Amino acid sequence: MVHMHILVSLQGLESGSWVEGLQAALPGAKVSLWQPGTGHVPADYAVVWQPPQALLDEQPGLRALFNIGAGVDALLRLKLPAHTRVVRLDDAGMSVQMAEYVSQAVIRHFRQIELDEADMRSQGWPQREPRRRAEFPVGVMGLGVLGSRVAQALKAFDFQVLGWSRSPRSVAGVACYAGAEQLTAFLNASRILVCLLPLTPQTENILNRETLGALQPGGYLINVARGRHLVDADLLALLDQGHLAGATLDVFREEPLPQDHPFRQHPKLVLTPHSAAITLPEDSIAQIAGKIMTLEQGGQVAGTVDLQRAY
Ligand code: NDP
Ligand code: OXD
Repeated sequence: MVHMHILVSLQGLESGSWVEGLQAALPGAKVSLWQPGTGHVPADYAVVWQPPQALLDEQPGLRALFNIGAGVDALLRLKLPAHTRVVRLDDAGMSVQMAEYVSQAVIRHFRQIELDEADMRSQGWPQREPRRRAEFPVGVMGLGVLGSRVAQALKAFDFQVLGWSRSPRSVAGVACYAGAEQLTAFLNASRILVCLLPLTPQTENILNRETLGALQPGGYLINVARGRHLVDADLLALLDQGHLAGATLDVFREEPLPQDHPFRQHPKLVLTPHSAAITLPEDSIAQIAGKIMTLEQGGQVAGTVDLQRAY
């Protein structure tokens, strides 16, 4: 029998089903919704999405904070209890969604599907020359849980795939580059660029005039990581100059994307509302409950955030 207290605080999300799901997965625990001003009952764990600072301040003894997303950048901007471990979602059904999303964006651009669709709408019957796949090498920035799955999915469509990570990685069939010293070589060899990096002080604004300008001419950006990786004005300038052919963007510096943002009506951009890979409650609850049991038994869990690296 487990005797522990788990708090749930999911800003802007329906929380009742998470409380019920966690309670069902951990019947020996007490799972409750955190409410402001309801007094301080010490908890062992918290399951959070953009939690209020007040929750963290009143729970200095939390053993772990479970973030119900893969990216912890927003959580790490808060003042965390000194000895609390931060654990992020480790796939939990997201990598297959990300592989679907990025594959469709690469294929849609490579096959010029939006041009066919427009021609058909205006009563045409377009017959285009086939493009050469070898002229569209795809570089994936970030070869972690999501990036490595995306790289493998693109390989299955016979694209030439390159990858870039902080430390040297090996992914079957992928030309792997690592570290700041190999970034330019990686970009020079890529025409389509996929960003799947965590947002950290080292990666903020990494998609800028210089790096995007280092892509092969007619380059194409797919940003599915965080809006703050991209310098918006630099993207717009490179699109205007024709160095970049277009971009697919799922994430933005400000979300929801403001109605009057120049991205909204730009003809060379495909936009989606931060929906490339969404948290699946059932998979996530099972993963978090399993990790709580492992921690209770003194084990180590995947997805533990290294606070020095910030991911
Ligand atoms: P991981 O932590 O598993 O992978 C991160 C990868 O980025 C690793 O390969 C890491 O290198 C690399 N990296 C980190 N810092 C640097 C750096 N300074 N230079 C070069 N490479 C670096 O993360 P996930 O794959 O699980 O997720 C990636 C991001 O995707 C999340 O942080 C989140 O922001 C975003 N995301 C977006 C979603 C959406 O719907 N749009 C949904 C889910 C996540 P190394 O291998 O050496 O550690
Ligand atoms: C995440 C996200 O980090 O949804 O999981 O972006």
